[in-house]
Amino acid sequence: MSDIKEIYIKEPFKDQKPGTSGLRKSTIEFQQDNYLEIFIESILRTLDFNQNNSLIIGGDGRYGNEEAIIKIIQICIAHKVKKIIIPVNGILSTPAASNLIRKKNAFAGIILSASHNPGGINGDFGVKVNIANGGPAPEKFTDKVFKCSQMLTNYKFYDAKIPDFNKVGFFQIKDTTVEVIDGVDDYVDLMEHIFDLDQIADFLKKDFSIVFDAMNAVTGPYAKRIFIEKMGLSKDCVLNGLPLKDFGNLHPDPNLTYANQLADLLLNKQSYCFGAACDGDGDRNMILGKGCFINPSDSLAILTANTKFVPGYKDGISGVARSMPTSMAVDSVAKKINIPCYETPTGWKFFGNLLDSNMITICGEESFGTGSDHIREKDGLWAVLFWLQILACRKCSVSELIHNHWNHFGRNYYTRHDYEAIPKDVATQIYQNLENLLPQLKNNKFANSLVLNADNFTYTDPVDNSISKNQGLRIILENNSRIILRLSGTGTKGSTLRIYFEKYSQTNENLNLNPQVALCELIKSLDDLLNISKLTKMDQPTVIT
Ligand code: VG1
Ligand code: CO
Repeated sequence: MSDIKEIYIKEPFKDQKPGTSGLRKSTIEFQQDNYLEIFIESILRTLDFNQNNSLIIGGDGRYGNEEAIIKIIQICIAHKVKKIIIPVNGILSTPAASNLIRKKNAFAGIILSASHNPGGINGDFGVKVNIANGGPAPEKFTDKVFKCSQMLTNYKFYDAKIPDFNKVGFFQIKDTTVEVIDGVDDYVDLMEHIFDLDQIADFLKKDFSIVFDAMNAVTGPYAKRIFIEKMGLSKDCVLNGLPLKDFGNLHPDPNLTYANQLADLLLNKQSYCFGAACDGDGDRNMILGKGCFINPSDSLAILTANTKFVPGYKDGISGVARSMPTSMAVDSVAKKINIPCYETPTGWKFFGNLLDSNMITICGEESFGTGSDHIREKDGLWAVLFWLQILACRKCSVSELIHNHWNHFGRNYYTRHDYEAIPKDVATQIYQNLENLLPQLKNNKFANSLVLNADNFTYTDPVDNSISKNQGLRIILENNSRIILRLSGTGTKGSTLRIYFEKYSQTNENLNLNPQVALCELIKSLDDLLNISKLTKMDQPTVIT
């Protein structure tokens, strides 16, 4: 009897629609019989892999990671995929996966992660597909995968044991070669080509204490290799450095609410000069200084303004891009250094074409994501090293760097209010209420300023002219303030409403206000307009950034 089987199911799973960043569902949903298999079969049927290249598979180590990798290998063998590359124990960060796809000339990558969502049997699981450029698959690809998954009632499967992949090596099964590699080596090599790690190490050893929180997720092994093995810093500079299946019950989302251990060390106890954290799959970063939190939109602006200090960018940068809800702090920098600045919808996939066409070098999102053309994903540890390189060259504190920046460019006060896991009908009602009010708002006064534009953001990709509609409601005021409202595409429980507030202050104004104070008029005016607290029955958002 053949060990390649054709497995049939009664009817397709109707809910396999990829969101902002792949298919993300609760672990329990993913554990339904054939659920993962049908989605992987849809990916393989959509991918064009009739070539000699490899497929990269890895994940952030959360509950279900290894089991999923085994199943994917079994489906790939049945599909005669020639070569598969996996990291030891299946642990690979999203940026490291993006790098490997590019370096190994792979035809695609499958990344198992629900990113910053909690893991474990009661947490979430996810599947992301990256294409040959190393970046998240564009909408036209994921739409095809979705369509395919809506019809599929069968998949191919190699029904026999897969050898362990707990050490470097090779195994061959039928037409497929599986190579097991060290998941950290290539990534660290890339970082050594961009940054001067010796210079950073000298600076840190002298008088600049740092702490990095891996949140029991994927970045632990990468951070330990860089900070402890390469730079020779003390072992305790990496917190929560062992990847755990349930992330030790932490919510691996590096913000002030969920990375509160780190926030306490830097903001209250002020025990270190610099602190940083990454999310579950290693693509996000949070930067803190002694008593000082760096807003991610400001972080993008600071990196862009200081590229000359980083060896990898010493020849200059071609342009910059930010997602629409990201503050316009980087726009001021782009204007001053005379490079183009693009505005894309939320989600890293929209940066891909701009990066591939060399129209931009650096890009970022307000959601703790920054990256560059070195790969096609946002990159948490890269951002941390970028900050450290700037500080090592400018020999100043985090707080001095940000204040100098504001004094030079002005400050974009910014905050994001998340109402997480609220009832779907409540979120849709608030969203629709605002959408219906947009025509009335335009050319009228709102929060004491004239509304220049109020619309639902549509993006036309400047490279392939593809159009993406419904990318967020926005109110743009004459005084350069903006309010944006979106529904999350990564949450798995109920709906998550995100509201973004921004107000620009020039260099001669007070730049030291608490953002919640600076933005209170916008916040209050929106609540008056939409009754958010009443409808959500919440006095406060779940997370304030
Ligand atoms: C969120 C962020 C978005 C980010 C996405 C994936 O999406 O807002 O900026 O690209 O997560 O990040 P949403 O639709 O929930 O707002 V990650 O770290 O999951 O790859
Ligand atoms: Co992530």
